[in-house]
Amino acid sequence: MAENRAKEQQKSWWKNAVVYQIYPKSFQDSDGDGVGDIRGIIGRLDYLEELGIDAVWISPMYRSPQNDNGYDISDYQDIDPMFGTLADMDELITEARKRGIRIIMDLVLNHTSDEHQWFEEAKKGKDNPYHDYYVWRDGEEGTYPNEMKAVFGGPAWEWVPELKQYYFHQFAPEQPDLNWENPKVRREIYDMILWWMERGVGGFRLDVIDQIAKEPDKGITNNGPRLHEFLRELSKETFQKGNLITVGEAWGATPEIAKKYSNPDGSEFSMVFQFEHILLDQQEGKEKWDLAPLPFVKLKKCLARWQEELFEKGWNSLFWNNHDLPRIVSRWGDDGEYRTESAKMLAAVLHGMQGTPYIYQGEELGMTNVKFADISDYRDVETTNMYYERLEAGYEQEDVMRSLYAKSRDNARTPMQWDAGENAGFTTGTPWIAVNPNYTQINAEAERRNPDSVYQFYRKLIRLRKENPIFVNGKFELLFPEDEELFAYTRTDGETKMLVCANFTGKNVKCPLLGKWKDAEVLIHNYEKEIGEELKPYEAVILVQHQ
Ligand code: TEU
Repeated sequence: MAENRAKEQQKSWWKNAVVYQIYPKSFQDSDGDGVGDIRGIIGRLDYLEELGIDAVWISPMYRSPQNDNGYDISDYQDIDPMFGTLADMDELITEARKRGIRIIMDLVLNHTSDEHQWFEEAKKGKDNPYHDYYVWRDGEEGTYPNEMKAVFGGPAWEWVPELKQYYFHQFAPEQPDLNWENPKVRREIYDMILWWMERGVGGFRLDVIDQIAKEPDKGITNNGPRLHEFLRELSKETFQKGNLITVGEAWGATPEIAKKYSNPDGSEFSMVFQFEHILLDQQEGKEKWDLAPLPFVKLKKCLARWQEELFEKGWNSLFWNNHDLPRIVSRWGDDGEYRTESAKMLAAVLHGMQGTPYIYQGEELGMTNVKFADISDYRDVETTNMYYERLEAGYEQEDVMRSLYAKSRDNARTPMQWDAGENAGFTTGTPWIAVNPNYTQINAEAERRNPDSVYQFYRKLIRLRKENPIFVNGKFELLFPEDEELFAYTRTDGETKMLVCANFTGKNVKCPLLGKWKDAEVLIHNYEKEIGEELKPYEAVILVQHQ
């Protein structure tokens, strides 16, 4: 049993890992051009080592015209000069390895940039060998093949007059969708991935991977019929040749589907990012901008369902944040009076569950959303498109700004707050997007100095995971599912039992259960006080006992 576990642990090292996500444009600038870069990341590796993480997922740094901040790739086998060179990338991989950190690349395989050589060729003629790399439909100008809409607004079809054809794009028109039905496309992709694996990359995050097997004539974007067939081929031809961590972004994943993606037989990926818990605070059937009150009980039940369903049948990723999402402390916590307490509470609740935790840059400092006064301060294509579309549709400007303050992707993209100096220590130049003015209070330097900071709390949580196998193996059980204030659950691994108990509100809340646990060992707690039967605002505690 113990031996099996050890073997399993080596193969599935990522089950014990904590991953940190870097949005490279906003992490650290090294050359004063106002944009983060690879040398900036190298300079911060010691910080990441101190935090204790095992791997870093970096959003795309390939050559790109940056219409969607690098999620529009024009050359998969080169680094954008804005970020540095391939030699810098090699150095980053090596320097990270020295500190026990693996580099996870972000693969955007659903679409390329319209400036990718394949697309430039594809546009030249219907008989060009690259034409079939993309998804085309004959037609007439002004009459779209169907009503499908792009994620970033407008129709999902773009007219090319020279060809008298439309091409399909699920995102911006500058992001034409690749045709995965074409085996040549798949082969090109596999060879490119193998090339990165040879450079020493430790894993991959796969952008909108559930959208590759589209069937636009049937209006199918995600979970197309051939999806898992493609993924098994992809995995066999590439990932399975190395001991990698792979995580697919899958907005359309249910627990049933996630069991396929993260099948313990290793036939697809290590795990997926699912978004059910992220989509709860929007009105049903509407867009993310259409805010709904936070449904706390639904949140707990949703997370619990994923814990239960994937137990021994798959593997969860655990995340509150990424580069597309608002800051968690501004969403489910309190970014005012109880910022520190609630940031720690949210961390404890997430890291206490089963799965691989992801920390998005600045989350470990309790960074918050931003409220820029004017739309011209925003940079994100999704945000600015929505702003003008909604104004045109007659929405009040104030309401549009309210949605944007809550949900704009730029909330996550303001520069990393390193210190209280100019531009938060992010750049000596003019940052490409403004720094959140609260950097004078919230920054890494202050957090590192303070023994009670959010940062130190994250460090401790990461350490606890390494020291206590129950974090990885324990079976999850939700307590008081209908309670509207407490998030409480246990994890059980053989004789060991762990309790995670958190107050999700800004007031004192009774939790008599804690009385029964009064002799248990306290693993982590976000208040100085003794643990009683009443929890203070956003108080959270993790206890363990051996029966
Ligand atoms: O995101 C997928 C995606 O669907 C998002 O656009 C999401 O719907 C939106 O952000 C929610 O508001 C991935 C990347 O994470 C994102 O940054 C890219 O823009 C997108 O794919 C296109 O590559």
